[in-house]
Amino acid sequence: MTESQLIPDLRIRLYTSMVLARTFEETIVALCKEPGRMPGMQILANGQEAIAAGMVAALDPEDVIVSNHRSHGHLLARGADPNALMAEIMAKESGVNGGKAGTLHLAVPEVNVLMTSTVVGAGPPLAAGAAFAQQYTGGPGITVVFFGDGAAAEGSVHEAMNLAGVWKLPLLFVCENNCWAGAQRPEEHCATRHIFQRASGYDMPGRSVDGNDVEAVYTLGAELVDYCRSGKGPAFMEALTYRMRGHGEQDPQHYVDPKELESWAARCPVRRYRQRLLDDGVLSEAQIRAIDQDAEARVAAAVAFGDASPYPGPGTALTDVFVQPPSA
Ligand SMILES: Cc1ncc(C[n+]2csc(CCOP(=O)(O)OP(=O)(O)O)c2C)c(N)n1
Ligand SMILES: [Mg+2]
Repeated sequence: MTESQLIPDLRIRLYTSMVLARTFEETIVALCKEPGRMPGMQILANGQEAIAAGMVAALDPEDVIVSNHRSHGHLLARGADPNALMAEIMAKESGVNGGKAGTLHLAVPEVNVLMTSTVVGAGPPLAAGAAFAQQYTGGPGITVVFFGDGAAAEGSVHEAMNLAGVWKLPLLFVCENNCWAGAQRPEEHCATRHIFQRASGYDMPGRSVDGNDVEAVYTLGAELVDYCRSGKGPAFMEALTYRMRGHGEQDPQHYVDPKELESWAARCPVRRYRQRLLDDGVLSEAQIRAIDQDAEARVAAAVAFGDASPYPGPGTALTDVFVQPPSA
């Protein structure tokens, strides 16, 4: 492994961010085992934390994020309040969207998360709209859109890439290739083994990265963010990783080879980075324990916050549905 080029503060932030995401989602895994505890389908990104932590750390506050159904890590890395996020996932009134969005259609405008959507391939065209607004108004921000290898086969994603290429939009496409789309392997839905190579067809740089190496993701992310911010147009990153749980928590993933799962578990981005920071003398065992315990305390507080909050009442059914147009 090459010597890190990143300053210790940033490295500690990257680790802290991954640990919070992992702890948050491991807690959801546990809650899903308690009947009636978690409403709806819980889709988690365990094993993919390095992409969220590394990519989001490379952004500026004015940058906009659009994500998909596997979004908790992106939102937490961006600074979404874990209490309000957990409450939303529990469909409670104190959630980021008043308990009406649930885990799959989150929006956290105060940290510039425009939306997440479980409609596969829905994010990129909307992200193109956000990037167009940024270009049109001449602000410094760019948009980053996270989507999966399965989504990369959707026509909407290709249309968004094409339009972004034609209009030179400040839009970074981040494809999290986690080797599964539901129960399908990439070779079943994808004509190429290298999704990033499609970028050249839309006149944008396309690069791939080890999505389980948080520093590699951060470094490439920062480079591509600079490219998009400089006005040259869109860029594309394919981050190679693995989905460590089923498609959703209801999926026992009987179709997955346990040996393959084991081999990816050995490349766990969180454990791998913990060891690296220890080896490099950036953090001691005691400091690592303190970070891990802090994440546990924050997530326990988030669950308690969600538990203490009521479900939204029927009186709120028609609020937040339509935007009031500004009066002329
Ligand atoms: C338009 C549309 N088609 C199908 C589905 C059902 N579906 C939900 S997630 C998913 C797989 C998506 O795979 P990928 O884009 O690789 O994301 P991952 O789940 O692996 O993160 C499918 C087919 C959907 N939600 N929306
Ligand atoms: Mg996938």
